[in-house]
Amino acid sequence: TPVTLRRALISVSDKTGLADLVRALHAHGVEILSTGGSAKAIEAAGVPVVEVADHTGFPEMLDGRVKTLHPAIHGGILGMRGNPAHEAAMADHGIAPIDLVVVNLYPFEATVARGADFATCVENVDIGGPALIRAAAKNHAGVTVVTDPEDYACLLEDLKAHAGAVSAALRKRLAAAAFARTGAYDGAISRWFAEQVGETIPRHIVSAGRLKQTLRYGENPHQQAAFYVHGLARPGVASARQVQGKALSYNNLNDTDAAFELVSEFSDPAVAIIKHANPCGVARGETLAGAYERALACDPVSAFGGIVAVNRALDRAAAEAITRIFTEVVIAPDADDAARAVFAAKKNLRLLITGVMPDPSTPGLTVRSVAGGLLVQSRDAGLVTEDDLSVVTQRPPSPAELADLLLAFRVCKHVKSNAIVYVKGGATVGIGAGQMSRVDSARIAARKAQDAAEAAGMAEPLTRGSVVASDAFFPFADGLLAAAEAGATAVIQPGGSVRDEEVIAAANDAGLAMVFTGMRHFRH
Ligand code: 93A
Repeated sequence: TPVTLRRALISVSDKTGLADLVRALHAHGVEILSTGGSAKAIEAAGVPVVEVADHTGFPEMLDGRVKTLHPAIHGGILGMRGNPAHEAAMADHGIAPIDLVVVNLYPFEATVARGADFATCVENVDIGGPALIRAAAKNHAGVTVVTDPEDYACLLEDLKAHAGAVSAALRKRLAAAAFARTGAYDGAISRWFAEQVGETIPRHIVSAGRLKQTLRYGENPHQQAAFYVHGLARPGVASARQVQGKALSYNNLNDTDAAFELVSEFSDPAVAIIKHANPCGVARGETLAGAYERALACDPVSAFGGIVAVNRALDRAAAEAITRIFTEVVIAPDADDAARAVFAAKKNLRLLITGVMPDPSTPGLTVRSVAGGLLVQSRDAGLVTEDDLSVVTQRPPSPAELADLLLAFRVCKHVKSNAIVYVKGGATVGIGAGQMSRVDSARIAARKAQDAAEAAGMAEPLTRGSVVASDAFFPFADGLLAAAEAGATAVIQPGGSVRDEEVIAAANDAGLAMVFTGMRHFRH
């Protein structure tokens, strides 16, 4: 239900838009309370205003450090409307309700940015402002809070639409913005303060998390690192229980995460082997042991010292297969006693048990840092299924090709771009990762398949009779032709290039079947 505004508290450092706001509030009959500087600006706009000091009977003091920190103010904001006990207490103490709080904070960030000295920065840490904002946001059931002059216009629109009242929807939305503002403000303060005392990993980055582990070092020994987890943990490295082995390193954690997220994409028993955050073999099979052998065959040289993830409880056969070569970490939803006994003989191998698998389709955020900021995006929860595919060549893929195409494209999603993945019979046989040119990725994947075949004493490269996936469209026919030359018979790719016609024609000429997914899976 809309709440009619009768009394507002305005305390703003940034006076932008203030005159228009208070004139409109006055026209709606709202009484305005305000702090020193803001009160002067409101008076100058020709709008009647009551100083907070006159309202509370307590002067602003300590150079303005105490202005609004008074029960008559905070009681007026926090008292629950319609709660008889609250209303009685307010009446007893002569506390008048405050329905609207308009506050923007001391410009701490701008003060730091202009290179002010330590004492000046500290003086610009606002205390009363965040208290007002948080109080009003908490009691948004009865109070409206505005923390950004950009929001004055929609407040006034809402007031007009509801005859001087504010809708519940807007109060709630503004409360969310208010908590975001105080969160960001405290983040800025904590980052600056961390720098002042020489902290190398500012806590603000992880203010939403709890320190789980101080790591020996980061990606390299001269870098410091730590592992923070947040409460909304997705099953995986953050929630896993380590059954054995020494502490995980930064790179272990990063690779283990990549491995586990990859196998979570499959419902059949599946295995992924990861090196440097890229898969060097992925397979599904009837059993984990069988899938592991075929994942290993993709690139046995790279798999040495790798990270292995599985999407089923480990059994003895799987544990024996995995421990045949040196493996750094194994992550699984569970492991039976026989499997645990096999791993126990390998003292250095770390075994992580998560209890459950994450759901590949659930939303979530990924965060990475750039100089001076953070890039945030929703996680790539895109899942391409058979229904999403359109056949663009004369020849449609056979059922066997189709199954491999879908597997190849799902693996592609977890390979650094440009990604090219060859699959045959439910296992990757060649993976080209992280190249600046797609044709190079195609050639590298084919060459690795050739190497694996030679090492195994096979006459033919494993790509002969395979299918191939590309994480983004082929901009030219050359990448596609490189795949055909390596022996691929079917192709899956997003499509959408201006040269699609040319690429489709080349596929038809080479007798390939090709499907478009309409979805891209870049990963950087
Ligand atoms: O120094 S404070 O932390 N103590 C307070 O009690 C207080 N109340 C409001 N700063 C306080 N404020 C801040 O004063 C507001 O957040 C706003 O940024 C500023 C407005 O002061 P003035 O109206 O005097 O320009």
